[in-house]
Amino acid sequence: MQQRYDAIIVGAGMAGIYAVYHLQRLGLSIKLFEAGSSVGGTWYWNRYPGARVDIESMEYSYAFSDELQQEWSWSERYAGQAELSRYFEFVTDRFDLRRHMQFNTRVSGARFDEDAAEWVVSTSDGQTHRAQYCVMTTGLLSAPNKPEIKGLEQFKGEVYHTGLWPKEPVDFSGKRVGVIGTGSSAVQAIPLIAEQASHLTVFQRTPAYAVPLRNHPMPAEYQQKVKADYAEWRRKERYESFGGWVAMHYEASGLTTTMALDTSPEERRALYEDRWQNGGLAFYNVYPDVYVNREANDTLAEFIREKIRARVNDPATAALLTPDYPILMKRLIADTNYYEAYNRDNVALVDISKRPIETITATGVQANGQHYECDALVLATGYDAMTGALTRMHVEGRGGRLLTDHWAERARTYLGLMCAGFPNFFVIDAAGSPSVVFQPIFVAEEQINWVGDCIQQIAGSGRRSIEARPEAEDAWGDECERALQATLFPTVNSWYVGANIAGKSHKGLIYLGGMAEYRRWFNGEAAEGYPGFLFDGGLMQNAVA
Ligand code: NA7
Repeated sequence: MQQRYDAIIVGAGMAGIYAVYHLQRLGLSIKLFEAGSSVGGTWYWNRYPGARVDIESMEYSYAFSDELQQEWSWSERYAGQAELSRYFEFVTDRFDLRRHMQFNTRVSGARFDEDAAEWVVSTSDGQTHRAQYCVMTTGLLSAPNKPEIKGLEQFKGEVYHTGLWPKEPVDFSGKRVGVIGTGSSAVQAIPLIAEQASHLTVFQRTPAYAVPLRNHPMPAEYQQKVKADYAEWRRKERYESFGGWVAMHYEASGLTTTMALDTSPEERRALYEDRWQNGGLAFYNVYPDVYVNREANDTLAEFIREKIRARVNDPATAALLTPDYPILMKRLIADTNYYEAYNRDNVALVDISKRPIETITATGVQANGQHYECDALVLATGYDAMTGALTRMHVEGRGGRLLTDHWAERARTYLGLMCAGFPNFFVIDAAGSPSVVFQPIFVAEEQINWVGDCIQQIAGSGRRSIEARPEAEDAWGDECERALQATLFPTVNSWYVGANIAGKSHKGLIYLGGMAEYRRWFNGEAAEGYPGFLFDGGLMQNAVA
């Protein structure tokens, strides 16, 4: 029998868990579908060796409940995958949310039934379900990018993707392993695989900028100090730190507002050295002109290049590992012993920047005219970020319009929240939002609160649906583009601009105007009666009753 709910939520990651918590408290009947066997999303799927968050644990966590903040304790400065997974399990059970969730069930499609003003959601168990609202908490980095490398299917050994890692531990002891990719996932996994494998060959298309994470056990007194005044920490994290990423660092160093090019080389070096000693993403708290001016950017890039060269013994390998493009325009990577792994006798780096891998054979990888024997391959090749999780589903809006067509030339959204012609279909932490340059749990909490208010507004006014106005979508797309083009981001091939997926448009994927400006837009919409949205397909006036 077809079940009907007020809202269907898709994906039990950090955003989906909070969506269940919040929407059920508003009295809605809800159902969440999740492809995995439990909660956690990113931290459920990414079980590869070394998987760890690069935002401090005390910051990378929910802020919606002080009881929760007080009850939970982190064991490390940066939590590892297993601890993060336990945290999301804990939150789910702490608030009794599991009863709204159905696991091992992948949503394959959603179609808007215009007559009923309801979504018909299809799931992998062959069932269909109806709901007035769909809340798509499907994740930013959750659709693995399996590269189209010739011959991959004929490889006889084991093949793993970092984002689809098996639950059972993988033992590489005595094996020759090939890792393809050198992004964050590879950089975390390589030092640990190197310790186990008999030999490791890393195939690198683009060298990464990586800086030390400097993880350590969580000092008890530090945890107590934050907990004693968590609300104030959260306020700072939310409103006073770039990206909500490094509030703890800002506390110590303050926000950098002077320009790199107005600063003496000695002073600049001292500031960069401070970030280096702090570790991790503190490097995002640098001179603002680093983001927009190549010469300014080079002052930081060169500082990191020097550090890379100093960490690698063999100069030829060091040269290959040293990037020449602007720094921070790909996500900065925080590493633990990454470069040192190349100083081991059993690790080799193969440069595939000039010529891609020719083919994968039954027994290894053919590249640069050479064959590299491998017993196992690790694809650390990233994700179809921001849009992939949704475009891989069959999503059909008003008039049979497909989301894939709607997003073909630009990821068209208004505020990264809704699309024109897709009524009551909310996307969370998705394209067109600042989520990838802010603390994504915070963005999700704020977006879901907005969605809850919006649903209540609709319910209280006798309307049935809300969707973005096409002209609001256009304006938001232009706003995203304007903010993007003001920076150096478009000059570097990264998943931020869709460059890792052949044929993907860079437009509308990321909003770089800042969280404060983003809040101003979406709070303004709610306060002014949603002028950028249409109710009931435009049949009713938008003025708030
Ligand atoms: P990333 O950062 O997208 O890294 C993927 C890596 O795989 C990157 O080095 C790519 O090279 C490489 N890649 C992708 N396709 C290929 C092919 N076909 N051949 C060779 N190499 C390839 O993904 P991660 O999982 O590491 O990290 C994702 C995010 O998670 C990260 O940014 C953090 O925010 C957390 P490229 O650079 O495209 O030349």
